[in-house]
Amino acid sequence: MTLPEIAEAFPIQGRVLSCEKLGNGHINRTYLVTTSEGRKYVLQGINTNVFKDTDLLMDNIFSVTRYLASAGAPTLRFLNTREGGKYLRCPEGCFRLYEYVEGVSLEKASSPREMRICGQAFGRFQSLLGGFDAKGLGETIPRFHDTVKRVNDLETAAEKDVCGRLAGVKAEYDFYMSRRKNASIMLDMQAAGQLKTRVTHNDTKINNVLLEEKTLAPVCVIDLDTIMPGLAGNDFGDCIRSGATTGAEDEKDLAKISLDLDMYRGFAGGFLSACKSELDQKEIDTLPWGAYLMTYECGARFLTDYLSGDVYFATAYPEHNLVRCRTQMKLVQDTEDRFETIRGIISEEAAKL
Ligand code: ADP
Ligand code: GN1
Ligand code: MG
Repeated sequence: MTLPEIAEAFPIQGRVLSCEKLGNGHINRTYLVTTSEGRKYVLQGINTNVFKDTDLLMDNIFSVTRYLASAGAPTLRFLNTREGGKYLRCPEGCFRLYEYVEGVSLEKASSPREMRICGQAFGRFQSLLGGFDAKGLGETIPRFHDTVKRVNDLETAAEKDVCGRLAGVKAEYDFYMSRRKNASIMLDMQAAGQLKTRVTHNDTKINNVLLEEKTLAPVCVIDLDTIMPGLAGNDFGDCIRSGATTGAEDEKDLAKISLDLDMYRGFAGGFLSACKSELDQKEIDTLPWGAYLMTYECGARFLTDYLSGDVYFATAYPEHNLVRCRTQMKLVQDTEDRFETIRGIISEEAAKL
């Protein structure tokens, strides 16, 4: 089937005029569909290598979006297929379709104000999910933010060294292995009952929130594939990882990469203003760890994928995952060097509320 034929398996208004690639996600294949009735939709080819159980994935997404809509919150609106399914399975893969939301998704924030707005959006999302019953959700990627497992996976990939790339990345590999003891900090607290397990987004990368183009008001949180039980600190953390930085995730010149504490403060202020009342003191205290661990984990995942032959993240050139891994290392190092200052920022922003 062609992409227009796939889109027309859903009850869209009008005939398909165009299907163009949309955004810069690393996981799914995303297209903007425009129709003869002037309507816009997003058609997504689901990455079934990453999400093995498409029924469970789409059940989760339909129940979360229904819940958010009934709470009056802005959310994505998915269409059933003409035959009533939650997605279309065809020889070309599994596809879902939802209404396009006018707005911009930032690859990087350019001011603390933008970070504050993203913080409000993800904080509000976290707060709304506080009322969502986790029992109705399946795990779309088991142990997604189990950082200990992620480091073990890196070690296994290095042992296998299927592409013979390990010899060229010894410094990067040692960087991750030497910090291995940090991987369990939040998981140990969670296992000891000291950190609450919540329903979280788990992929709060800055380009997974849409903002109104002119006013930058938050419009909608997107990319709902990984909503599962998780930790508030991780949702705080991934947006810091991707937004509180002076360069792109795949910047080759590491001199251009550092942790931006003004951006960090902006995000922390926005996030806490929207969900501080939901969080307990232990959760607030671990926010800096969440940011540290999301950066460490993501870098380890990029390196694992590089060693495994680039089988998980979309890449544009052979060294892409290695370049990404190195920017995350720089941010991990900066976070370690400035950890006490960061703790102070969180306390100050929390005390303002
Ligand atoms: P991935 O899992 O591959 O990251 P996403 O669902 O995040 O997939 O979509 C990829 C990108 O497509 C987003 O980062 C965003 O830029 C764009 N996008 C997705 N859905 C919408 C939408 N409803 N409206 C506008 N842009 C969107
Ligand atoms: C992926 O799907 P996307 O591009 O928003 C990944 C995140 C990583 C991120 C790194 C399901 O996010 O976990 O942090 O890339 N999503 C999944 O850029 O693995
Ligand atoms: Mg995304």
